[in-house]
Amino acid sequence: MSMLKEKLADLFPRQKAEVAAFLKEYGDKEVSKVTLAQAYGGMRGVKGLVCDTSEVPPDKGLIIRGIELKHLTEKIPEEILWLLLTGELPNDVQLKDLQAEIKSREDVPQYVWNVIDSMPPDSHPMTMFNTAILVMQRESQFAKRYAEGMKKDEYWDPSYEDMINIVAKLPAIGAYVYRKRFNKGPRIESDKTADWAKNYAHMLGLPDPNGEFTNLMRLYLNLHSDHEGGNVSAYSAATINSALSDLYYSLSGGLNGLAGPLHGLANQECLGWVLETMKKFNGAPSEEELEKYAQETLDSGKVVPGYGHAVLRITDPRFDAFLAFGKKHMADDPVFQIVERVFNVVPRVLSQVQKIKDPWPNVDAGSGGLLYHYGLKEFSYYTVLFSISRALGICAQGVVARAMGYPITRPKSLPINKYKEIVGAK
Ligand code: AMX
Repeated sequence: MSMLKEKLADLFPRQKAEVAAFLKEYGDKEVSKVTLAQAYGGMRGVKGLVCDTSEVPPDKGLIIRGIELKHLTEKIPEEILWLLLTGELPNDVQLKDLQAEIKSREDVPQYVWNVIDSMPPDSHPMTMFNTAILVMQRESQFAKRYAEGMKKDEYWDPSYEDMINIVAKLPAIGAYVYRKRFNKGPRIESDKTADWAKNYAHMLGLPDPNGEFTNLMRLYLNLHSDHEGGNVSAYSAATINSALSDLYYSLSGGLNGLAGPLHGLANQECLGWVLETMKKFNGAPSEEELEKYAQETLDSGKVVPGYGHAVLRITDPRFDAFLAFGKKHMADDPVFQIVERVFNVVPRVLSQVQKIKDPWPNVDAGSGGLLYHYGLKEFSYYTVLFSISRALGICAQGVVARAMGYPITRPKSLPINKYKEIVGAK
């Protein structure tokens, strides 16, 4: 048994007992109230979900198992996966053990390549990626063991196996989607000595003479890993998983939510918006021109992508981390300079619109400019990158949920007449 699995086998029963005791004593205490506006408003702010892997306080941003993101930016994604699951960072031996476990599972079945090859060549990269995950469902250990009649206490074990099998294969699948979809040449074989993010950078096949792009991939795959339980992709995946659909079904379903323009697709739209400004103003726009363009975007009824958030009320610390990377490695790049300039201007413009609750940049406002600098210029691919990273959090949340024995998700919906009765409306 791998060190991570052994640790979880020890940890989970104790955590499950803690939850049971907690519920026994406090189960009938109220934790949240719901207004009519919240029922009609996407359940914003309603506390009714549980997620232990991470939390997102509006004034701080992402905290993974008690550690603020700003203290985690130097870590690699495998360390983050360990942290998400156990609440601790791994030591060197534990990290190597997890990396070896992932490496041993990275071979992708041939039929996955065949399925990607047979898709219409203009399919969205997210459709290709999510289809590849779904088509691998036949590999699910959970589904197999469930059909054999495994006990409830064992659910987390094959979920863990599914998680490692999926996580191990995603870099190769994501990289192939890039090469296939954008005619970049044949598939590049895995580098058996490289860590997860480095291997992904290698298989994408972009020039990386001094390893900076690899470092960006390490940062990128770290920063997008998790964002508590209520965002569209995590919540959708958890809901699917709560029906005991395995992690292949759940992850693919959740990532279909990430493919929406108000969620993960925003990073594809963001850089597009920045480059549009360059086109419109024949080169790098001034702050005044950007202000005008942002206003025009709002007036035409569109959103300014990369700005605003359903939970955050500050500059997203993930954006800060990308900005710091850009300042260090590409301060003179004209696209990066516009990204910085947009940051100087857009919050001011959005602050003047009363209904917008958060005028600050989210994670998607900065990442595209950095990818573009290293030659990853196909915007429609950017959400696949996001997905490879977010798979860590979604899968970890699924393993934890099955270990805790959480039941099927089933909030209550009502039609308008029932709500009218409840609030006493005529
Ligand atoms: N530009 C223009 N209008 C915006 C805006 C923006 N960046 N952010 C919010 N608004 C508008 C909303 O569309 C909404 O208008 P409506 O009442 O007419 O529908 C109003 O302001 C109130 O919205 P809110 O309560 O401040 O935000 P929300 O929780 O409803 O939505 C989000 C959050 C992210 C969908 C929204 O800010 C947005 O559309 N931003 C642009 C897209 C984006 O960057 N998405 C990525 C989010 C991060 C991620 O998941 N990757």
